[in-house]
Amino acid sequence: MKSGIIGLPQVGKTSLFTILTKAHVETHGGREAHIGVARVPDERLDKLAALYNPRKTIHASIEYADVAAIGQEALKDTAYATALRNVDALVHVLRAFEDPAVPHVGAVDPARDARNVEFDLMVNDLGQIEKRLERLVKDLKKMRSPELEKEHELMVKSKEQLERERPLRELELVPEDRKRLRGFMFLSQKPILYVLNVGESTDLGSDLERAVEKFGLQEIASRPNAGATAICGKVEAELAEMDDASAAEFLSSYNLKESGLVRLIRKTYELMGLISFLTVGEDECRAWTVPRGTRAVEAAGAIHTDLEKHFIRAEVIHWDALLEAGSEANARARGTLRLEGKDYVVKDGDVVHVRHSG
Ligand SMILES: Nc1nc2c(ncn2[C@@H]2O[C@H](COP(=O)(O)OP(=O)(O)OP(=O)(O)O)[C@@H](O)[C@H]2O)c(=O)[nH]1
Ligand SMILES: [Mg+2]
Repeated sequence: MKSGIIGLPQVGKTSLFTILTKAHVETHGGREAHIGVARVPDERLDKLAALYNPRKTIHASIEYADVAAIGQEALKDTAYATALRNVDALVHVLRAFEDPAVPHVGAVDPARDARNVEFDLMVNDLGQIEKRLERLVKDLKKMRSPELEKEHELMVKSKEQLERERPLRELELVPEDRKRLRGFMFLSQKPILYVLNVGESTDLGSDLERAVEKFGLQEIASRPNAGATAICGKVEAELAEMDDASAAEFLSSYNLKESGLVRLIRKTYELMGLISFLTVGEDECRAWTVPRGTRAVEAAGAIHTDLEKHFIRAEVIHWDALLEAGSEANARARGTLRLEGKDYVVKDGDVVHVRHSG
């Protein structure tokens, strides 16, 4: 699962990427994307690891790609557009900080920037659709086929959506059409998380909470497959350099409950429809990423294909019940450890132990 960090020039994309992935990147003029992996912070896993004291603790992760500034020109570059099409979700960094030393086109207005970039994404998709439609019309003249006709209908519907200036992510589609559209990897169809990069302030905690409303993003953030959050890049960059104890003190001095990165990663996760389940043991405690709605047998497959093949049952307990019981044996005695079959839908925070015959 990969997210692409997009945004106008000099809004703080690379800074965000660097603190998310702790990667050290060189600033560059080219349009190639930097790829990095962010560890998904998980308090549940940390608490279970404190109980089990395993040799290894492995967090879930999300890949982020940092690409050059977006615009009509950049999108004409095939390599650039392809890098963006290949991501599963977009993280759109919006400038909300004031700083005369960092240039920005016009006054700071994140809602306007969000609309403008959305427009560029839609123009790019529209170009693709028009090309495909031309081809389809030619092919349909040669030979009529139900599949081509369905695709034609879908392309017309998508084109109309874009001409109304609505992104494809807001289009309601039946599963077959969703599948037909998937191969095109349209940019305006990708789920999008708007990230306001706000300036430093003394009451950053409540400023961050109010930012989405203050900058007029509630409306676009409440649309289908969209979300919004705020961070302060400057503060996050300082936090990233600290050990846990100093970071906690620093956060409370700003009236912050958690780092903005934690919230941002969690929001990316939600937006992509992902959840984590956990496995525990003396050897390893680990968080695994699966799509919401995953069945127990598929979750087993995420761990190892053999576990899926030889799946018998899953022992399941919610993480906090396990923590409260103190051990699986206690939980079993209390009856809070359940046996579930193949079709059980795994929930976020479930601790799963797969029984298998392999
Ligand atoms: N004041 C302030 N400056 C910031 C903040 N975030 C980034 N900057 C500065 O803005 C400039 C651009 O930051 P980058 O992270 O490189 O921005 P970018 O979006 O990757 O820029 P391009 O890739 O060139 O489009 C740098 O000088 C940063 O130090 C912030 O939160 N506050
Ligand atoms: Mg950059």
